[in-house]
Amino acid sequence: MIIRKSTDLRYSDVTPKQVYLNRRKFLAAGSAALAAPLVRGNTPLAAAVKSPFSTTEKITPKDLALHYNNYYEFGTGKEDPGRNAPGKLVSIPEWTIRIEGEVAKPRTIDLDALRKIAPMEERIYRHRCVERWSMVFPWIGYSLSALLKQVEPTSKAKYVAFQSYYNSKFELSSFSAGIEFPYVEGLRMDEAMHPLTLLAFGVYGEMLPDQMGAQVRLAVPWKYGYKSIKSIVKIKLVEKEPPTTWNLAAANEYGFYSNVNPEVDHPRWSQKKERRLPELFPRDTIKFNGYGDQVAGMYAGMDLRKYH
Ligand SMILES: Nc1nc2c(c(=O)[nH]1)N[C@H]1C(S)=C(S)[C@@H](COP(=O)(O)O)O[C@H]1N2
Ligand SMILES: [Mo]
Repeated sequence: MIIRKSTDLRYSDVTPKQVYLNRRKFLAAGSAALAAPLVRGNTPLAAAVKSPFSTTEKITPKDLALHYNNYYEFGTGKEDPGRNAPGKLVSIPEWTIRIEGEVAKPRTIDLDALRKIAPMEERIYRHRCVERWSMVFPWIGYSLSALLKQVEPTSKAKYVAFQSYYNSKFELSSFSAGIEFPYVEGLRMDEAMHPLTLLAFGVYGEMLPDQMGAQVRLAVPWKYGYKSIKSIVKIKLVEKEPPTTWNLAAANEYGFYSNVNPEVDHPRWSQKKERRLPELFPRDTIKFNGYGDQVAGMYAGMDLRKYH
């Protein structure tokens, strides 16, 4: 448990005092330090601790984050997922992730087991969509590397491919959405193993709401938002660069790497500026979304125009 001064506490300040006392996680009630639970209620995420990877920037209001989404399976308008998704995914009784491919120990893991693989952390990350808006989310989860290590990747594992849940009974057809389903994404092995790459189970102190990618998603904060695949049901370790949904839709517009980069424009718009919603005035886009100190080394010697 990371212990901070009370002045460092953010939304967790509002944790009802009774909940916090009940859990007996407090230290001395003196002036020095206290450890408050970050997550309200008795959820599997209740033990989350604050992560040093967090930004101190202002968290986007929850109401905006839940009603301005990209989740094409539930509609292509920003307000569609918030209208159409709630209740659909969280009510699926047995959510599992299948992990296979170039691994010594392929497994099908249910949600309970998945949540116990590593200690939950709250990580406040910037999120930059390729469309030029950005937000700041307080995710709860742990580094994807913890899960990948458990299945023991073989020496042939060079990339990791991810697949989203898809059910045509209550989600859009590929034809209506204009992209192929199930949604697929991928990372190079070093990117997938990077400690910043988060497997997220919650946000805003609660389990992931459907429109934000229940039951489990990625948050890859130095890349454009479409790399942060929602509602993961399958992970496959592979030798070759895997296909990705937006690249299949328009290869010249959406590359495999998709690192946030103000120097590389989208063919139809500049990426130099972005809007941090709900702000009105644009601000400068920062290379690797401000995570360059931690990730730039992975791309040393690569032409980021070619590998966009
Ligand atoms: N399965 C799936 N995952 C997805 C998407 C999607 O349409 N389907 N949209 C992506 C895009 S473009 C962005 S910007 C983020 C948006 O996440 P948010 O709605 O939680 O802010 O999810 C990404 N993950
Ligand atoms: Mo996006």
